[in-house]
Amino acid sequence: MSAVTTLTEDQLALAEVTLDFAQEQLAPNAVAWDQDKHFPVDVLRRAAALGLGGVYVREEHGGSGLTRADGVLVFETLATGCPSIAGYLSIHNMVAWMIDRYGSPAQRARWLPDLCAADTLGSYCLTEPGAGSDAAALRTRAERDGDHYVLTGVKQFISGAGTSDVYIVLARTGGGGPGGISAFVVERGDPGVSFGANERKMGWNAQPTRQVVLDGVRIPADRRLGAEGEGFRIAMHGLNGGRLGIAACSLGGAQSALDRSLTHLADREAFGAPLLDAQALQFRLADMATELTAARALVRQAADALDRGDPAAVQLCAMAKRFATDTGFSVADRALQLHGGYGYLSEYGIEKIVRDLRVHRILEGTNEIMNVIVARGLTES
Ligand code: FAD
Ligand code: 2MC
Repeated sequence: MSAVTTLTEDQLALAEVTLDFAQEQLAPNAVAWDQDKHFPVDVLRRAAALGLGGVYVREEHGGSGLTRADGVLVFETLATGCPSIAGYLSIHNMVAWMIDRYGSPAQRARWLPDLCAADTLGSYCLTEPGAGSDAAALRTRAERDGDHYVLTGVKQFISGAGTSDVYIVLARTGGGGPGGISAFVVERGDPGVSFGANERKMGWNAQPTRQVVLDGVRIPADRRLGAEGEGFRIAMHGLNGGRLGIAACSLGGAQSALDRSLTHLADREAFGAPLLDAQALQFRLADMATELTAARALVRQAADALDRGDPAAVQLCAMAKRFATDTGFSVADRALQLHGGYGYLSEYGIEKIVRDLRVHRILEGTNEIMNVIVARGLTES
């Protein structure tokens, strides 16, 4: 965080609290959680006690009422302790924000207090086995039946699934394409909801990823979020902020890998001197720091644009997600190299950061899709 000079007093205080939390509650356990595939729900509740369960939820609805500019600070600092847990918390916050933003007063009252306290956890269900990047091709159906909807379909790769209590599910109520999609809140205990096995993954092991199977799930019509046909736009608006959260998690993971590299090279002697004395390695560190600072500046610019409702925010969020997640992964990979053989050992925690950051280039929209969004902005304006 040392290169950031434009933070307000409040933001500096916020960053201090979340950094302390990351170093005390996350970092010491991150490697063990990864190896044991342990999802530390108790620690998420402790984070929520600091106001991190409803970061962007308005205060009158139980949240912290913070901005996206504050949020990227929160998720960057948390990710210095564990990118996987910070990443899940970012998704949970996306769900809470969507209910605050698009929910009715009754829906907010029903779900937000518990979500903000992390007494319940949230998941976001867009992807399907046959519809990932082309999200508007989703096939899960929600058939209207009197005062109810009946949902049938399969959601793939759902973060937190099985443990989460509240699922925002995108399903088709109308014809093909984005305009036929609506958003619903499904609860874990609704009859007909079941979960696939916890996927075995390269990283993000401190949180579960499962299929969510909806087999004739009958829910009252007042579980619909927003109007019929509005679901795709709701889902995309959620992702604009979500993509910034993931970008910020890449910054934090990479910053931690860079900081550890400095310490390692200062401690490690070779050819009669600390490795840190080698200018070739100093130059590599300088490149890593420069690239991270550039990525951080772009993430902050995008967060500011989203806060201001700037029409360029969609493109800026996509640029920031693409650039920060590619840069974060590259910095973490170079940090591993700077650790030599020790970087490859689990106990040093560097290879875990590399594995965790790899998926940030895929989820919440692949980086190729981020370029689709940016290119559309260039060619359609
Ligand atoms: P595909 O869409 O099949 O893409 C395959 C390749 O083709 C990619 O490289 C892609 O970039 C490229 N490609 C596709 N279309 C184009 C194009 N037009 N131009 C250029 N290249 C293109 N989803 C959720 O809804 N909720 C979650 O909580 C969630 N969590 C996840 C957690 C993990 C660990 C993982 C791995 C995924 C998660 N996802 C989640 C799903 C994730 O968002 C998708 O994997 C991602 O959007 C890509 O979809 P896909 O895997 O079907 O790939
Ligand atoms: N913000 C606001 N609105 C958006 C938007 C955005 N980012 N993206 C699209 N829209 C609107 C768009 O303006 C249009 O509105 P209108 O009907 O008023 O004109 C509507 O949504 C339909 O958009 P498109 O016509 O652009 O739809 P298309 O099918 O061509 O593709 C694309 C859109 C490719 C950008 C979208 O499918 C996409 O983002 N795909 C990636 C999927 C993804 O990100 N999945 C992540 C799953 S969650 C996850 O991984 C987690 C870990 C939680």
